[in-house]
Amino acid sequence: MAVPVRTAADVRELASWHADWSGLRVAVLGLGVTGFSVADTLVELGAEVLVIAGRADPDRAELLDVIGARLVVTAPDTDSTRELEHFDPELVVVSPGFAPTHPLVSWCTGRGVAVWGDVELAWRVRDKVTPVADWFTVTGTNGKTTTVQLAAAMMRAGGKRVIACGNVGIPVLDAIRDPEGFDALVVELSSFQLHYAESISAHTSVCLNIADDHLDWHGSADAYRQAKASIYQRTRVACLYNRDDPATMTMVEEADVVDGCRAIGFGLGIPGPSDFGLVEDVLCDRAFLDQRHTSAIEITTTDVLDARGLGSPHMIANVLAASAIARSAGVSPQHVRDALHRFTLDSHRTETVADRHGTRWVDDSKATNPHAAEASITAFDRVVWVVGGLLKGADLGALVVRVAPRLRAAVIIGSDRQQVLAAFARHAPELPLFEVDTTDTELVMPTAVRLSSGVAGPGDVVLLAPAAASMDQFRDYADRGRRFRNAVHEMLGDAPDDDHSTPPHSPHHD
Ligand code: UMA
Repeated sequence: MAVPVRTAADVRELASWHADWSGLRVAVLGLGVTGFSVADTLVELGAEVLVIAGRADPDRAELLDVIGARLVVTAPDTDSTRELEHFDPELVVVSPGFAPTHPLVSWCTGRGVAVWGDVELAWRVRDKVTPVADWFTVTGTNGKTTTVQLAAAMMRAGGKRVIACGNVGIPVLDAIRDPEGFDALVVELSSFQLHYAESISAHTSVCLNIADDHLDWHGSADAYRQAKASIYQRTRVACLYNRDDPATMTMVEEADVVDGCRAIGFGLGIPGPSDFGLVEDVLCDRAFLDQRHTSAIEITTTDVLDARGLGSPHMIANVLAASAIARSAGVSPQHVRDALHRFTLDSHRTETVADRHGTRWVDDSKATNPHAAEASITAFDRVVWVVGGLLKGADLGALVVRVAPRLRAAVIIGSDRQQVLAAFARHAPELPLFEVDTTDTELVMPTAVRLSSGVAGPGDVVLLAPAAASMDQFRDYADRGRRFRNAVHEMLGDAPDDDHSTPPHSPHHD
């Protein structure tokens, strides 16, 4: 049977589940959760699929065989482009972990082959089930996951069929292929996913905040910011920006949006018309009401948020953003409030794991970059800081300068210890430093906890907020947090408790 040959322009035109994907030669890069969802979707669409991955989990490899996709596992240093050349793909769908400089990605872009991420493919085939769900997209350096979870909970309280997906863990293609369909997808987008997306036109979009992160992947701070800013392109109803982070407002000003799209601010100050904000301890919506020039709607109070562990300034900002997302979707203030009253934060996000003899032990393992660690430290007055890991190209100098007045001591873990030590030597030379120089995963946290307990006194908080990724010494940030908690309980002589925060097949990368 003759297989149609498609030009790059033909491939660009593929913008529906019901388009003709049959026989299209697609190379899928990576076989993590993303790669599998992409391969599975494309096989269902009738494409010819070759998956290329540096490593492959045996279960997924076996499933690929069952569905009829071919897999090539190549070490990164072998000439894996030969496989691609031989396959001659008309389209490449790349997993977010692959940087644009990866040899396989460079090979494709060099030859003019279309390179999409899984989210771009999902956007194009979103009409599988009708009515087609609206997309509410969320990015930012920190707070993304909590914000999508909050916004989805609010929409659910308002009676919508909604799913939180994307970087939060459920691939968007899995949400698209749910047979029942959804009214709304609240999509967490990482800068990696945004880099490989070009046509998403969200109902509402937000970049929560921006600080340098993932510089190793993007190559520069500017490239990272550009990827984040692209979330606002083509937005239809509302672009939300953080009034306390002016760079996000600039992104909105520079975005090319659909006519009639509104710019809506959120922040910890008093809200202007078209903003969400705080009037004393009341969170207010001054955007989605007709009389916004003269009045505001109460969403909730900071007391309610305190009781849910959402009372720190960065969490209040996330709540305001999530409320704005939900309100833009037509959810009533009462339903937003109901969801907040029931909401519980995920583990490893500023979670108190013990409070004993006046010392509090807090797990914020999710603070995987300096910006998140700063938000965490500034919520406390006197901190013994457990810091370090994989810095991903970040420099801790500026952070150390800003948080030094609150620090009692620092306990340094991770493979990039020398850089962390150097930052303290330059910017806080008087601070007591303790280096955990073992690289044995079993020993890192027990050692860090022992060293911390030696220096922490009543009124101090021992805070695991590493400002770095975890994969040098741990499986993921959840594993790092769980080991911290276990080590604290062991040191205090408590019975070990169960942890359900890390499902065995769902690693949390960072
Ligand atoms: N691989 C290679 N070479 C590479 C990179 C990856 O061979 O250079 C292959 C391997 O086969 C590996 C697979 O790709 O098994 C993994 O792919 P991936 O790293 O793209 O990760 P996935 O398992 O597909 O998960 C991704 C996101 N991971 C990353 O962006 C690194 C998950 O975000 C996301 O939840 C999931 O898709 C669903 O959308 C995690 C993350 O750490 C939580 N995100 C970063 C963050 O939040 O800071 C951006």
